[in-house]
Amino acid sequence: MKSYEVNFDGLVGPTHNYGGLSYGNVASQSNSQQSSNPKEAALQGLAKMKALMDMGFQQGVLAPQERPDVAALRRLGFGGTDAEVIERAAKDAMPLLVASCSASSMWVANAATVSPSADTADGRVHFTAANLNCKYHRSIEHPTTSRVLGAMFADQKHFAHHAALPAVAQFGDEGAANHTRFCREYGEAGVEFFVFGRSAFDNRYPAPQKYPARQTLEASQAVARLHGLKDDGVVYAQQSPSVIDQGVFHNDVIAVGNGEVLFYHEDAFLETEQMLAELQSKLAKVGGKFQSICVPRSAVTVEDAVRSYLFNSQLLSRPDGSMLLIVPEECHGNERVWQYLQGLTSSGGLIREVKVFDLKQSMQNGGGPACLRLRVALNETELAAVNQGVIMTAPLYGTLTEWVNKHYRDRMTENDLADPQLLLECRTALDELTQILKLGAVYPFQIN
Ligand code: SUG
Repeated sequence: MKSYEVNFDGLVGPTHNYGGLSYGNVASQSNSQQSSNPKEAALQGLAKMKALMDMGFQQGVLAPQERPDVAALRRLGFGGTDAEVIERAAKDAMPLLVASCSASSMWVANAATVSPSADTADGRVHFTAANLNCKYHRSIEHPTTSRVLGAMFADQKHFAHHAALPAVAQFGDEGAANHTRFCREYGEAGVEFFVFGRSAFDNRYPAPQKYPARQTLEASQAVARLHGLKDDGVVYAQQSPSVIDQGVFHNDVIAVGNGEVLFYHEDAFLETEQMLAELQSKLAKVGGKFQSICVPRSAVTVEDAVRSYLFNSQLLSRPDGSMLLIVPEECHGNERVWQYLQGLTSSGGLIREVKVFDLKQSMQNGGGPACLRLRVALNETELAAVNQGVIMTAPLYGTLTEWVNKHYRDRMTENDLADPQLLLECRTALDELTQILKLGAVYPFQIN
């Protein structure tokens, strides 16, 4: 049976702004308080989806969340009508209003961890929503994420959904941003590679000194258990604490993998040799031939990797077996990174082409091409069981572009977030979106 990697991209929500909310994420911190352009952000994301679809890849779309999150503000003690909740938060606790307005759910690589049916004990595709509990503004995403994923992958014969892990730091889970799967074919059993930043219960593992390690070993292990993965089908590796301290807040900022290939920076991991050997031997057990491409620090420093987001690229398999790298424009703008990429594609290796995308609106908050997509490997039957409303087509692209042009503002500052009118605009837009994507009622304002 045919199988595919389907990329579900996060649609940027109408409140996209630069809140400076993510300590440890260099771009988020350095662009704090700048004015943003939600319309441009959403159109940039849609242009990437359309381009990948036009190249022949399977593409889907994942809906944004209801923001401002009035219910979250109510839980923090703000009362009255919805408009009063927003006004009171703006007056007394602006940082909380900003957090409740973040469009951070666009980075759907953090929405969940997904294990394809070929890897799981019960033969279903398993999803665990990420608790994202390292950052308050992201910790409020998972209930809606779970409802949206449930509406997209509703058929229980094929899809199993797990609630987010306990919302405490020991089980900090950032989803697929720290998870990669290696396989020969998407429909065959593979090896799932979990990268963690620290251990919560075992102090033999070193931890970063400056910035938080968002993913714990214990969270990764819990997800592997929930999904029914075999020990032979799992490899755990620790991210180097020193790269976290240089702004590598997720593994997908320093490594990307696809098929049988891992593309990574020399400084990305601890115990790299041992990890590569384990990946090689476990992939061999399922008939695969593991290959790694190490980018040396002499060619690209960690700082260049963080600035350019070279590794936050999408590594895609083409029908002839070669690979294509989707990178952000910032890679083109960095001389050393661009030179490295020129050498890589002309060396006769597996990665033959690089395509550049302008994703500046998202990049300024630390979200590149890979952050914007959630990969779901599906066989033909499973793909047919997905809610077809979320599968990208030329007409859907047209409808979503019109929808963005109709509902989104082209400028957003902190003052705009305090405008109660924004809430009404967003709800009107999202209500229409759930009809376009055939999601049913998934947002708090539609349910309560
Ligand atoms: O969690 N930025 C996101 C970026 C997530 C990128 N995802 C991956 N690497 N997979 C984060 O730090 C910034 C929001 C703000 O500052 O307004 C933010 O949440």
